[in-house]
Amino acid sequence: MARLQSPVEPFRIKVVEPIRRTSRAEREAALRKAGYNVFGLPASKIFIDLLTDSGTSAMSDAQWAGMMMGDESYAGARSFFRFEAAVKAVFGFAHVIPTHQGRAAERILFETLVKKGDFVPNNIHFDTTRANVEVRGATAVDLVNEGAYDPDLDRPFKGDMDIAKLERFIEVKGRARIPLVMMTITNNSGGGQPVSMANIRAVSAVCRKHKIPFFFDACRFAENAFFIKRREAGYARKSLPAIAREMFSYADGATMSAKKDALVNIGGFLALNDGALAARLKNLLIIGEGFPTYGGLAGRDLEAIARGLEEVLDDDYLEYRTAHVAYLGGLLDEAGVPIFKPVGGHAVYLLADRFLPHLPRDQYPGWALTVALYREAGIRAVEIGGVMFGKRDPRTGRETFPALEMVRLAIPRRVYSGSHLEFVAEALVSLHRKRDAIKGFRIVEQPPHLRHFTARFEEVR
Ligand code: PM9
Repeated sequence: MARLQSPVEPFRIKVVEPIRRTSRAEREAALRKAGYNVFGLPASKIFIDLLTDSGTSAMSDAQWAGMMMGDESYAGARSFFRFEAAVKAVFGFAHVIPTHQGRAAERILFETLVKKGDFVPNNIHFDTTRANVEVRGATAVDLVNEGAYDPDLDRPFKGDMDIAKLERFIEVKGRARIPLVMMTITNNSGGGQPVSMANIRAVSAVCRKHKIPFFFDACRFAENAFFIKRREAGYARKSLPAIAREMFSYADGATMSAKKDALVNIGGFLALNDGALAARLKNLLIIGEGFPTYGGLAGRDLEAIARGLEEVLDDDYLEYRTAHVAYLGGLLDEAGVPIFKPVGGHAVYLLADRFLPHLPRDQYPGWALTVALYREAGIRAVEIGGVMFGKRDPRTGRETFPALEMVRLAIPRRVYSGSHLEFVAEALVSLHRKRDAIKGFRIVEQPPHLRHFTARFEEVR
């Protein structure tokens, strides 16, 4: 395989965690026990885990030191004020509400704002935001630009929302049925693609015109800010914190899973400007999460988030981070393994329908590829395709499938080296050569929501 330049990590290793290779027989038994669902595998049976970049970061020495400084007072802890100040410094919103992770922030926000029959537009909803909208009896609407679904289109901001579609949607449905507009940065379900500042500004203007609150789903805001700096005219000389502040200045608030760009293993928050809404959200927080100065987190977690937010908007780190992910994409692309282009901020997305063209959508090629990759090399990835986003009509049993059938190789932050990524690329190239032998799957058990987490499968013989 031709070698591309491997990016150099701007950190060195102080603590190591052993990982173990397994035999094919071990992996086969583990798969059978898990119902061929990689979410059901014990992590001890995985060599390289690319299931998610969420909560899997390696923390810095400063973050670990902060953990020892955690103030565990029930109310008014010092760590809360440190956390609140760090969030305000980066996001600029007036009110900050901690939650145990991103979906708790979504649930509290949507329970307060969204009612049955409403619509919530987004560029593309991620699975948890979609589910949190749908359990309210509302509809989650994806209004991303059409190019987002073309995996070959090499554009700098494929996460952008289609402004004309948004305008039309508001006109047709009426402002009263749209309690808020969301925007996911970067756009996880569409290849981890960034949104441009110009698009953020335009969505904000539409929302302000119609007096609709505009919120970010901000998990990967730092990676988005870095892409703006690199790709959008006028931003090359701006600092990353200034770019992030400008992004957030156009919105009314944000939900955040700190498990991504706050570089921690657990945590999240809501940040917003509307004081009356913040008071309502805090009432719900107390019922389900905890007192507003800890929101389901320990003081030490709040310290780690504060320090993570101070570290993440660093040019050297984000340059390495995006180059590291692009390195894996480049190795695969060079070897003819089909990937979504351009490579996004946190993951490489394989095009499972092109990798396995002999499998029909109802045999879940993306799912089949995640199973085959684990079987082949002990690597865990996640399907972002027909199982995660397919919809089954309960009356007819018929399924409709999302536009893209992908497998995401999410890269945890500061965890794997370039040689780990080379191992992943070699395994995929080898699998690609043997692709004709890979079989499809059928679902034998599934829950009503977020079925990918717990569904069980059998191989189509
Ligand atoms: N994202 C991911 O792997 C973790 C859960 S699914 C394996 O990508 C966005 C854009 C996300 C996200 C989680 C959440 C929820 C909201 N928005 O996991 O609840 O990518 O902290 O965040 C996952 P929490």
